Amino acid sequence: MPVVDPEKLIALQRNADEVRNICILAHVDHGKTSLTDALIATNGIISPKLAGKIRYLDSRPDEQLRGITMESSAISLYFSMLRRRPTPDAPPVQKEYLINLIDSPGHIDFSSEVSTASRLCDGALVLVDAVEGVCSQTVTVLRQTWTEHLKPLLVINKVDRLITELKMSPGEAYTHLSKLLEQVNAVIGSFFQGERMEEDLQWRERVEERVAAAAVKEQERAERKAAKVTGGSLTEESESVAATGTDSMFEEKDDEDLYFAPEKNNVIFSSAVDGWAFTVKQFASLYEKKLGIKRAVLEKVLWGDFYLEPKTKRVLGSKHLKGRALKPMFVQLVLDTIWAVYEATTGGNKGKGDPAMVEKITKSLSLTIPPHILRSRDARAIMTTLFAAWLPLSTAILVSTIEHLPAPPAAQASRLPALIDASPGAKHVDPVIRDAMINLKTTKDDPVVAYVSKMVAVPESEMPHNKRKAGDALSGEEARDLARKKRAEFEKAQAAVNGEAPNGNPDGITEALGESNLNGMNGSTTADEDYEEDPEQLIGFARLYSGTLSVGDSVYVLPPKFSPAHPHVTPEPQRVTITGLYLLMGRGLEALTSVPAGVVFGVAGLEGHVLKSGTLCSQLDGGINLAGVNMGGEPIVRVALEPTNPGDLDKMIKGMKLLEQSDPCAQYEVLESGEHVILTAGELHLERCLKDLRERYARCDVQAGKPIVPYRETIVSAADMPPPKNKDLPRGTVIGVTSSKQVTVRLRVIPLPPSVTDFLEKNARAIRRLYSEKKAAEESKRGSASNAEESTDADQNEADELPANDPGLLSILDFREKLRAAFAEAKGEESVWAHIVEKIAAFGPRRTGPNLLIDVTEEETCQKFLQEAHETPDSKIQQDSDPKTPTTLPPHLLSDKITHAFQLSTLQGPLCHEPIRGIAVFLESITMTLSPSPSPSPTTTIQEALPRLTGEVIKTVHTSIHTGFTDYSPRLLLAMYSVEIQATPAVLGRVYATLSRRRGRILTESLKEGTPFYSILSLLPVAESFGFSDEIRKRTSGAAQPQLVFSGFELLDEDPFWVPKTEEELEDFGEKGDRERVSRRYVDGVRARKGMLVQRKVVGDAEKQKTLKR
Ligand SMILES: Nc1nc2c(ncn2[C@@H]2O[C@H](COP(=O)(O)OP(=O)(O)OP(=O)(O)O)[C@@H](O)[C@H]2O)c(=O)[nH]1
Ligand SMILES: [Mg+2]
Repeated sequence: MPVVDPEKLIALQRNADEVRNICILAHVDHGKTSLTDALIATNGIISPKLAGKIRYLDSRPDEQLRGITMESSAISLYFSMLRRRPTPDAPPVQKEYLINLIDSPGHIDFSSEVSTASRLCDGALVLVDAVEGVCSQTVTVLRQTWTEHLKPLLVINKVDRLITELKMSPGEAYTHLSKLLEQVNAVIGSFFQGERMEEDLQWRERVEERVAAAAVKEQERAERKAAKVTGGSLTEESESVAATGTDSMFEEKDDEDLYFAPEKNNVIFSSAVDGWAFTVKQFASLYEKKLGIKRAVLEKVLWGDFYLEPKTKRVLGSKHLKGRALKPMFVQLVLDTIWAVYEATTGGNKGKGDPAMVEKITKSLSLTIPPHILRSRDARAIMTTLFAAWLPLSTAILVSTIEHLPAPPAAQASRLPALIDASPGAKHVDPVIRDAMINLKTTKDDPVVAYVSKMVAVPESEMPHNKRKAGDALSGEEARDLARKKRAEFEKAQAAVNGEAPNGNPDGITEALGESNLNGMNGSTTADEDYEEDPEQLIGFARLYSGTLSVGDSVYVLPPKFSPAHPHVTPEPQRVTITGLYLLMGRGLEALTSVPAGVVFGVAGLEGHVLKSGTLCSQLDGGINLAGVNMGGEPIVRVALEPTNPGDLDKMIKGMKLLEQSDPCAQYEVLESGEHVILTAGELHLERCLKDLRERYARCDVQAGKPIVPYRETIVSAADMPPPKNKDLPRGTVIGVTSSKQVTVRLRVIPLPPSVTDFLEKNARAIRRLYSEKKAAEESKRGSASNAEESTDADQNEADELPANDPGLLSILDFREKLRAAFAEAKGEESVWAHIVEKIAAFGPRRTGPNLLIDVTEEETCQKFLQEAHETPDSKIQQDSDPKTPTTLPPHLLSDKITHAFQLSTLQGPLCHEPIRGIAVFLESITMTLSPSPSPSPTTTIQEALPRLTGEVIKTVHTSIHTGFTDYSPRLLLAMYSVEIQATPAVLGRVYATLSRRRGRILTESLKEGTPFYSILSLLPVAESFGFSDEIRKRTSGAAQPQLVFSGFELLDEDPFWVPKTEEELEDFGEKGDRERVSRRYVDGVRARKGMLVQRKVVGDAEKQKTLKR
């Protein structure tokens, strides 16, 4: 197959109806990249023989080596097919299509790549492994298609495994496949149900509102009527009441279209490695003539409980079987033949095949197999050739894509209204933009709106203008050359993985890696030379939603926090000039001069303007922000990095900044200690980031420290606690006196009930919003001219980040109500928590955390947080303090200092300076007097004393909270991963052993229906998770693949500082009791890392050591 000329692709971009933008989504290892190979082969980029093996889009050496996709990549493909005319007699016409295909990674660490990629597309191929069935990421990607309104096609891949591995009969396979289909549809059904319930609720609320409004009106009318009424207004009102009754019927929505069903042609059965795939429709046309049944009828009956009457060749439903044991048509006409092909080639005769049967099959299917292949006796080659002629993978996939998935005009019309409404500040989007996007306007005068999903770094040498012939297509020879190199690379990498060094060379791996670094075009340059001179260029992955974008155009770059409600916030979005536009061809790029709306493309010139993602828009006022996508997982693994050679520090920092820009999930930060830290989604992601840093971005050797794992600190009231430190006061009470003895603060620390802590943690976003609303309200109340306005703007902006219609966000009243309910759940402590909600002064740390500052002072020192504006008494600050009275201080002056100290102390707990979770600090009293001041002049005024007092009060409150904290039994909370593992019974034991050694806890274990796999769900501390995936893979020889997802914090129920006291305990645990203290080990680990004092006895028993030495 000749290589397709890029000119052809460029020409096709102009016909939006002939373009399809699709992404391939699935759980890890379900065969996405193998499947794309077959599609790429149709364009002559790789040889069909290698399709399914070379995994062309996994262009990174580490992707090849590990067999895991780590970055999404895009490729534009050309496809032409004959299409029937509407009139049956007219000859079919040739139609050409452009398919922009994005292959996404399936591993959970890279899930942010999936969410960004799916926004570029209009449709999706969702792959499911026929054996493994619906896995965790399958559900995630299905949800992704649902929320992004992508039209999905289901591909049941690896069907060959049912034959060769599970040795199922066709009948069993049919049952298995129907169950699998049910599972997938059940997932879709659950999304539908969820949405329906919400709509139902909203509808109910709307109706209730209207009924209430109508009642009020009715009453008003009655009142007015009683007074004096004019006839005109009466009729008016009765109309309006009548109008409210119109939509009182709740509309039932039809969910029929959502589900996958083979008879609807949205299900494809395939085997990517063996290169075949089919839809029911295809078989219908194959059997149309043979059976003399109309194709339209066959399409409907080929899947499901339909049977073929052997004599009359008529189709029967299951009712008419009358006890006969017929096979369903799908088994008889479809699966049996496929099974026969396997039996005739690789299956029968000990894998050597059965030539006679092959001949019979080829004859009956009227296929021809080239004689040299038949002669070769290579059973696999015969099988793949036979399938390639009979059910080619690419045809089934591409034809279904074109027929079933929408072209940009249709897709944008149906999908964009919802997307635009969900964007931040949607009300302020310019109607012209809205219209242009929904109707896919493509002229030069229409507004330009493009979404940039991510930035990729491309070596300068691979940019089109640096290739030997600028902008030229690969010639056939070059393409073959590239493919040959790829194959060599692939074979070497394979050999290296298998442990055999090619040609007896022990450096197999390094060589294979070096080789793949070679860029295909530069022929003789050595990898080393490239290494130094090849700077990286950042290219944005983008989709144009309206207008036409050309090189040289200048557009605004709207950052992900942009909202059209406040377009001119500082820093104001910048205009940038587009310096290059490209067709994305896997690893290569083809230069373009302009792109029309509806196309996925690469764009240069955004470096330094777009960090990760953003929107390009031709106007600022009324612009739309498409980048506010929720990114799924937060990065959780933090590692401090340093260059091996200290002189390379600048290089490393530059590299880390570049990495942060080009990776949707990685984050870079500098700690107060001066350490340079990157945050990544998981271990595998970290590994990829490090490799990128070393080889591309920083180009120097970088060392990573131990991963920094987050912990939380908390307290519990344990039964065996020592008596309170201050025996006269309740536990946790501390009286703190400042060093000048002028201020005395009495406070009490109490652990919060778990229900409250959980509630606060879940609603952190709501708290943040309440906070910013409150601040805005306060500012406007004070009305102090310009600066107030500014800060309101900024806060408003913060609030706008959260979508307005987010159902998770509670109003202040709801929040109070629910919080009260959470407190009420705490049994037996009602007296402590009664009427607490009104007295909350602050949340902490960072103003949103799960700890409370509660003000129970008589003077009401602090402002109450959960009161609405009208409930707060007029601002006290202005009211009472007359700062000139010298001797007594109004405590309100100190309220912000106390809150600040509360924030500080909850941010860094006393155990190991990790954030505190779940305490309440009751501020009981503050007394102040300036009289015993040791200061030289006895007549100190408040103005003079205040700055000094500020520091003192913060320090005292801070230490007092920590003292109160340590009055209880302290606990550490561990960050946990929830781990999902699929394993066969054979390796189950080893999986359990590995899990329990790493302190994992099994939650559930179940046999997956219809498969030989157990699915194990467990919890594993993040601190113990490093190397876990690798270990599992090694110990089970690759049979089990864990998926780790951060699931929150869990209490480790042991006091890190407990020492044995009773004789029994001393006997059990030894004198120090440190043998079993896991929590102590964690605490000491963190303290050591942070450079804090660690109490450790280095020399345990000096005497003994002495004797030993002698
Ligand atoms: N038996 C069988 N194996 C397959 C099939 N398709 C893919 N595989 C194998 O499954 C493994 C994973 O294939 P990939 O194409 O890398 O899977 P992927 O979905 O791209 O994986 P990630 O990108 O890492 O999520 C490879 O070893 C393939 O050879 C198939 O149809 N049948
Ligand atoms: Mg892949």
